Amino acid sequence: MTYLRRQLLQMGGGALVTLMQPAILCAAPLREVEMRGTGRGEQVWFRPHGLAVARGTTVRFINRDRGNSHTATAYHPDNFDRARRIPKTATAWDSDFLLPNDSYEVVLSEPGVYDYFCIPHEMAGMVGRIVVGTPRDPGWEGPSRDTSDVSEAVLGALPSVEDILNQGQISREDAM
Ligand SMILES: [Cu+2]
Repeated sequence: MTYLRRQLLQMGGGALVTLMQPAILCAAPLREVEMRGTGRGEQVWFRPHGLAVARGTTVRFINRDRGNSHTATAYHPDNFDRARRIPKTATAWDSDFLLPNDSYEVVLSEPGVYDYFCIPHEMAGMVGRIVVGTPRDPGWEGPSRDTSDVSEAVLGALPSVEDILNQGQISREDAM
């Protein structure tokens, strides 16, 4: 018996549980998506707008645009009756309006593709896509094929799943 194990046994099961939990919490992955804009608001975007994460990742949307408020809103019937563009078993989210430096967190656990938009700036192409897990995960749901509820501009602004998985994250600035 190692010294550590004996120590843990002496502390009893309850102590072991409380000892283990902080490590589990610390290991939970967190990724940030910034809301960005130019000084006069001519351009607004999510950075990165394409992001691959592991299942169970917390994604924090944070408004880094001093001149505008923004939302991160899942395409889902629960949000303004939009066509669903997140996995069927996932829960819809809507950050509501975030003022500069405000943030909102959502935990993404179901494997698949999640598309979201900013309520006031969707038509300006302020949309994003998060890929959770990989197509090999059981229950994976690929990107929505709906083209009736989103504009050509929105569809064109969403990076492909393949590119997101290959690159890990995609930002507009990469192409500038
Ligand atoms: Cu916006």
